[in-house]
This record gives sequence, C-alpha cells and structure tokens, in this order.
Amino acid sequence: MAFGKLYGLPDNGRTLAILVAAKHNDLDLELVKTEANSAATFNSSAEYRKISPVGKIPAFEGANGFTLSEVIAIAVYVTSQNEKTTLLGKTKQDYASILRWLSFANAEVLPKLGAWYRPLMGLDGYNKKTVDEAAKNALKALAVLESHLTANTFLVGERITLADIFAASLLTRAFATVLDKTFRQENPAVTRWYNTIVNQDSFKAVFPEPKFAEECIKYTPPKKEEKPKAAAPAPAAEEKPAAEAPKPKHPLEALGKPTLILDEWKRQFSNNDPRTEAMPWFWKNFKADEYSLWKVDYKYNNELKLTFMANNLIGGFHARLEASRKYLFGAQSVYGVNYDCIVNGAFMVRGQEWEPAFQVGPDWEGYTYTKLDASNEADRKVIEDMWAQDVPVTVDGKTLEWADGHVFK
Ligand SMILES: N[C@@H](CCC(=O)N[C@@H](CS)C(=O)NCC(=O)O)C(=O)O
Repeated sequence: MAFGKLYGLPDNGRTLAILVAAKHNDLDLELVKTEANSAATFNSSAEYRKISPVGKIPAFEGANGFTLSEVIAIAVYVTSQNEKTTLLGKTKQDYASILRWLSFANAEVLPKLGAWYRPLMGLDGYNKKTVDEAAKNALKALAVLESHLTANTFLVGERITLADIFAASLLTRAFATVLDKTFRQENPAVTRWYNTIVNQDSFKAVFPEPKFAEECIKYTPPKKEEKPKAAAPAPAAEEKPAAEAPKPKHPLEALGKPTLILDEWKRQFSNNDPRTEAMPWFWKNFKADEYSLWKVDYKYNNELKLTFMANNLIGGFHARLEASRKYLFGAQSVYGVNYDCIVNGAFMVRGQEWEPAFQVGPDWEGYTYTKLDASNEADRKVIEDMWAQDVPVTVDGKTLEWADGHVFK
C-alpha cells in the first residue's frame, strides 16, 4: 500500500522533487494527477481545499489521514520517513543548510524563472519589459548557485541531499526552455551539478528524459488577424491566473450606454473611404464627453528589427485587448524599413482615461498614451493620419513611410 497520495503533475518541478525524494528512499507514493490551476474544478473543491487551502499543487494525503500542503514541508516529511536517510544530512547544521537551499530554490529561484519562461511558452501574458526583468532577476539568483557550486560538489556536504534533488527538480523546466547552451557554457558549475543530479538512478526512474534547450525559446506573437481565442488551460503553473474564475465585469461598463454607438462608427469606418466619408462622419458625430482620443506609441522602437515583426507586435497587442473591444477603436502602424522602424497609432476610448481600456492585457506597459484634443486641428490630423494609414510620419525631423498596420475595430 502506498504511503500516501501526492496531488500534482509528473512534469511539475515541485511535484517532481517529492517523487524523486520518495524514490530515493524506496517510499511508494500514489501520484494523483492534479492541475496546476487553483481555479480548476477539482482544485476548488471543498475536499481538495481541506488538503491544500489555496488549491495549489503539490499536496499530500497520507494513508493514515495526515495531510500537508507546501512543497518544502511535504518533501521533508516524505524524506524523513526513512530513519536512515542520508538525504537530510548528518548534523543539525547540515539539516538547516538543506532547508536554506530548499527555501532559496522555492522562493528565490523558481518564481523568477517562471516569470521568464512562462510568458515565452505562451502560458502567461507577454510583456517584453517584464520578461527581460524576470530573466535578469532569475540569472542573479542562479549566480548564487553557480558561485556556491564552483566551490562545492553538492549543495550541502559531500554527498547528495534533498537540497540537490529539490533544487534540480525545480530547474527542469528552465533547462528545457531558457537555460540554453550559452547559459550552460557560462555557468559550468551549475550545469555540471545539474547533470550529476538528473543522472542519479532515483531521478532517472521518475524523470528519464530531462531536456536541454539549445537556444533560449523565443516569444511567438499570436498569428496576424487571427480572432483571439479564450486562453487554453496551462498544463502546469508556478503562478497561474484563475482561468475558471467568473469573468469580472469590465470597469467601463459602469459608464452606461453612450449616444455615439461605437459599432455604428466601426461600420462607417469599415464600409466607407476613410478620408472622404468615414472621417467627416466621425467628426460630426464624435462626443468628447463620452469618448477620449489618444496617441498610442510603442516605447521601445530602438529594439524593433524587421517591419513584419513590429507588425506582429501590434497584432499581439490588439489580440490581448479583446476584453475592451466594446470600448475601443483605433489603428496602429509600422513606419519605416527593416532595422529602422517605429510603431505609432491612435485610439478612441470610452471615457476620459486610457487605463481601464488598455490595462486588460499585459502589453499596455510597452506604450505611451498622449491625450489628443478633438477641437485642435493638429490633433485631428494625427487621428486622421493614423486611422487612414496612408501617409508617412515625421518623427524628430525624420520621415518614415507607412509599412504595415492593424486596425482595432
Ligand atoms: N507555496 C506553495 C506554492 C505552490 C505553487 O505555486 N504551485 C503551483 C504549481 S508549481 C500551482 O499550483 N499554481 C496554480 C495556481 O497558482 O493557480 C509551495 O511552495 O508549495
């Protein structure tokens, strides 16, 4: 009979850590496959919440009825069932040092790595700035391991302990996605140690094929003009949004029904020539007390490379604004040529603030929002040029031709 049930997933690092420790001590655990999604039906059930109060994985339920949540507690409990285990060190100092590395891997390393690879894997929303920051923070945390493992074969003492099994398990997905060949060349100690640990019999028995990324995986924006679908449920999550939670109301719903119906404007725009018919209709019907106008420009133009990639960036931004479709209209374009291009655009937003409409997706941070005045001639020209998408822009004295773009309607 199994010692207990472990709720988790075989490819989830935190679950894996416990499974390997149990294997190392010949302790039989029954894995009950449980989503890494605290909002999933089973995870939200009263029954599971008794074992894991916030619905996360892993969680443990002993054959004797004893239950535990929190990966470190479960790992230590399971490992300590073998009175003769060497995985918990020899001395009190060893034991405390093991706890130190369990905590460091769980609280300092994994969340930062997750914030790096999860958006790249499409499991969480992508924002370049946030992902770059997460990568920097993750590498800083890993530098601590590199420095320690340059001077030590294992994390604690002269032989493998739970600290090694645990930390290596939590790194499995990172090695498969972002800790690529370059990272491995630059971090020989962590790499040597990781290889040693994942090649232990107990590790191989549970996780036979660890993957090593050749190159750090790249973010692929959603396909051009594809109607955004509801996000697919993620297989495993370090921190995951509540996919099954009831949809919150959009904050702009509170403003009530405007007299200028956005769909009517969208129809006018789609069915008529923008310059000669749609825009004259727009200015005649625009209600400055119901809507505001915004110039929305990309902040990191100097990082843009090929114009089609910049256009995909706009497509991704628009796809992730889906929740605000009822409150937004606009267009953004790529101007310039490969390796010398910018992304500029303009939107009409329900209400007088840009935040409620744009902050429904993660990309808003990548753009600047400048309010335009419908009674100002120059501002009206900006709107017309951005929406008609038929003239170049001049920025800092340099004229860039229109290359491509998207209309959000
Ligand atoms: N503090 C918990 C964190 C556990 C955790 O974040 N688990 C993730 C999977 S690795 C999870 O279940 N995420 C689902 C969610 O946040 O909805 C621990 O250390 O065990």
